[in-house]
Amino acid sequence: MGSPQFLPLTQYRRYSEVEMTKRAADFHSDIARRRTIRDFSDRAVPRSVIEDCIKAAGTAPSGANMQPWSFVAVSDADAKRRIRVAAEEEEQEFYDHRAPKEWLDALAPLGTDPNKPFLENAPYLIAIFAQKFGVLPDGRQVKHYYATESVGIATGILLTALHNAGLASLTHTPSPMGFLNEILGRPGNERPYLLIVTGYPADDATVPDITKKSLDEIATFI
Ligand code: IYR
Repeated sequence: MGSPQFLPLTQYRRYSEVEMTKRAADFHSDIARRRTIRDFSDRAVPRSVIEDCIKAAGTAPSGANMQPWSFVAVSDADAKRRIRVAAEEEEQEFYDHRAPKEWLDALAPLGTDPNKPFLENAPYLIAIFAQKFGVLPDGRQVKHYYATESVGIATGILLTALHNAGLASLTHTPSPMGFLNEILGRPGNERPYLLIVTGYPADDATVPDITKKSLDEIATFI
């Protein structure tokens, strides 16, 4: 059992209220421009940009700082094709049989269907895995706390970092997505969490005509 070690907090920046107010408003208007897209260009993206965005995600807080995530950045054409084939097989089942009518009705405004060309066109797929437990070099298991919450936070930071870099993204959840372990060679303690598709939008990309809830609808101040 290690005793806690502390360092001075040197990186925190305190802003004046004027500056803070402007930064909060500016950040909101910038992140509000983010749209999930499904029409991607095949234009390449520098690997270093993806690396920095994943590094940003890796700064996320996590239960007992266990950092229970793995990110697999896929640009290899053959791996992307295999992911597309496996995902479309599951999606076909989902749209034809698995999804109840209520779910299909809820998806109707998004215009989604079983065809997922973006899984091959987009320059990068980032598969995110949540580690149910950690494995030490000697094979012993280490419990991970709040893994789902932790990976969700890291995923939010990743999406924000991609947007900040000028890349578009899609959160894709083929269901079930166990095939990602097989194709990407991930161990059994890792559960596929989300597949993020990222790159530039196609020139003719469109987005569904949907809106976000207002502050009053999502927040209460007491
Ligand atoms: N996984 C399917 C269906 C789907 C489900 C939800 I919830 C969405 O927000 C969007 C799609 C698909 O990707 O088409």
